[in-house]
Amino acid sequence: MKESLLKIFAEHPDQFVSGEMISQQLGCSRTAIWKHIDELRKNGYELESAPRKGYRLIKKGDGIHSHEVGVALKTMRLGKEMTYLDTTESTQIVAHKLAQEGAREGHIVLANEQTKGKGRLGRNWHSKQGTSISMSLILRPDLSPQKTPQLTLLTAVAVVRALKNQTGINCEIKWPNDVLINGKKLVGILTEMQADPDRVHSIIIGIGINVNQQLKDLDPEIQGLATSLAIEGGKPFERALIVAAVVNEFETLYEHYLTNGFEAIKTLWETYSISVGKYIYARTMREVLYGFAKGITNEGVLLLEDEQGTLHQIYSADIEN
Ligand code: BT5
Repeated sequence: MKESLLKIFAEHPDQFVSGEMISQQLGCSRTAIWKHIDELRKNGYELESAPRKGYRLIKKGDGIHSHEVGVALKTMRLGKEMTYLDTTESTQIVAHKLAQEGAREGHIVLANEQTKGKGRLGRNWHSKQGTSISMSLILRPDLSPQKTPQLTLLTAVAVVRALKNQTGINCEIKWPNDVLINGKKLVGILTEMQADPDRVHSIIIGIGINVNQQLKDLDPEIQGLATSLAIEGGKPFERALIVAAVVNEFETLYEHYLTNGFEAIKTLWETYSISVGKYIYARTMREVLYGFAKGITNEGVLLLEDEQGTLHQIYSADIEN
């Protein structure tokens, strides 16, 4: 209901919309409208109300509630169901639970704050209240577990393209899961799955985006390494619109991927990547390798040729130039 209300205000910028018109369009009582207006105000929206004129939206909130994201979604399948939490340990944990309980493909978990955000290998992900995006997307593709790394790369491409469209800011991809601006980390992606050895039940794609943090808001641990869209763009951005842009872009690429395979996604990934065609260090769980990053395979695996000419297939690592 709040999503439809926001759509009406979006169709009438800076104008009063009468209570009668709203109640006709939404098929609800004046009291119900008043209740939703009140809730929007609590979510940070400024709404003017005037006798006989109705309501006028003066300023939008900066939340990532499902109704705020839903207004800007253009998807057919993804984001039809969303779970919003003001605060939670990790949207990944919530999404895993929902997936186990049978949540449908495309269900999105959004949080305004995570208190124990997860990175890879037990590392932390910082997501300060009200300034960043923390989201987890539940997918149920008919895919073998070996192919899931492709979805991490697809996600990175979707994020880079969505951020360019929505904010005008150019980002780059560092294999496998970082989106950077001028070498500083803006986005982290965590792909997890529930699977049998030969079949995926669900894939949970976690995306964390630094949006409106200023330098002082970044945890001291990451101050030299991280950045945000507001720091880079010099102004704040609407988080809900960014979430919607990412999901819209993701769906387009995902549909293409499911129908036509990874090839076109791989080509796109290579155009945004800063990790191939140069000498790099790759820190895996077992060793540190140095060599020339030749490219990625059709599975999304990084190919590194060491100084002895041996070709290594790297499935998971942190890489440095
Ligand atoms: C990642 O791991 O980059 C994956 C992060 C995924 C976060 C999302 S948020 C929604 C969903 N729910 C979750 O609980 N997680 C997902 P990794 O490559 O291991 O990088 C972790 C490292 O990035 C840390 O050790 C820090 O050095 C750095 N880091 C932590 N928070 C950061 C931030 N906000 N911005 C930039 N860098 C950060």
